[in-house]
Amino acid sequence: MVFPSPTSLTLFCKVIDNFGDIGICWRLAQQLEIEHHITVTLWVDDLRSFHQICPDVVIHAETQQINKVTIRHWCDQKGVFSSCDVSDIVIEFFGCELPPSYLRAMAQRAPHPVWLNFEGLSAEKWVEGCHTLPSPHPSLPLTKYFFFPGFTSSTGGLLLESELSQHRQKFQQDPAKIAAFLATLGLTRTEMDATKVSLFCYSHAPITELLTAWENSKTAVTCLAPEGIASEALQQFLASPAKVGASASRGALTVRVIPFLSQPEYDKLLWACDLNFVRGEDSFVRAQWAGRPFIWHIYPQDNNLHHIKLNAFLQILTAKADSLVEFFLMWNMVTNKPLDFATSWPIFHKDIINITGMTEDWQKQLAFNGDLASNIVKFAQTICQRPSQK
Ligand code: TRH
Repeated sequence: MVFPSPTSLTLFCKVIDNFGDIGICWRLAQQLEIEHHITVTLWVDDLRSFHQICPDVVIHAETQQINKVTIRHWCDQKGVFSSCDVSDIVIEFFGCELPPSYLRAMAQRAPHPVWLNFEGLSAEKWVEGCHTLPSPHPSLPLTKYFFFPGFTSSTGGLLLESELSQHRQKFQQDPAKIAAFLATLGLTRTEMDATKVSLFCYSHAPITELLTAWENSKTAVTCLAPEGIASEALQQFLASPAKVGASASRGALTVRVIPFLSQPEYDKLLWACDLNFVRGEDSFVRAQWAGRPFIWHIYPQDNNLHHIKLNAFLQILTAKADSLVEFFLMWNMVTNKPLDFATSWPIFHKDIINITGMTEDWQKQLAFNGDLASNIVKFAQTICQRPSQK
């Protein structure tokens, strides 16, 4: 008997902090709806963070529908559910604990849903061995599978919408479109003609040191920072609060504070800039699809575990030069060398064009692993067909 493909999916997202948790879940939910025609319900506990990346989100709504995805405000663990509420696939993001009643309803449903724990992204080798490992529930007749995004074909791959590359190329090949977009952010022609850098990082990055190097650079730099990012360091440079529209020029550097953009607009920013500073997980992945060099500010972990993660990524990245590696290490302060952006910037700046030329091969390598949403659907189909699932 051919078991029907999954047609519904429920995704539970607890926002640990910032925007990456909901950023990833929101992309995944939309792609499953739009490209795989799966009915998606997204439970999320923090609608404010969600609103920041998707302004259509109503902060106080218990239930709402955007781009066909049903969004439910996940207020607490007390919800009461029956087996009819359970979807074909249930995903818990980063091991968030499902409401107990939902879990019981999953066990009562026939067939049981495919239950996945969506894990964090890492280029470390061990990920391949853990991807899709089963973990039987200690008391209920349910098995949870670990699903890891990643950079190789033995992982779940990365989020990638089917038309993203086409949209990006169209945008990047149209200087008028780029100029019109940058003009909406307030850039002058002179600012557009400089090396354009987007800045998204955690506040502990050595931002002031970098701004000083740019200020003293021989080539003009325009640094675009979404409001709320690196505010203290930017305020010092601007000599005024780092609010949307604030800008100042000193030496070779112009800093401009732009609005925090919606996800699709943020993609355009990455496409329009010559170099992107990104952080966390989702902007880090989007920067790779942007076809531009990027510097990653990794999310800090206890015992400097993130240093291992950072080095693992640098090992596999092919679109790079020594100058980029040095910049990555300095920006994350994973080096014993003194922070010398003044020396490193001109060298890295010269390499930007070359590295840009290498990004296409890197993207091909990543896309070869299949996209994460499709890989989830395929994996769920294989689980559905196992006799134990029925
Ligand atoms: O915001 P982040 O630091 O998020 C996360 C979380 O902290 C999470 O707990 C942690 O596990 C993870 O990092 C590693 O960085 P990230 O992942 O890049 O997410 C940012 C999201 O915000 C991403 O979806 C892009 C979006 N964004 C916009 O939509 N507009 C913007 O202007 C900017 C700057 C970002």
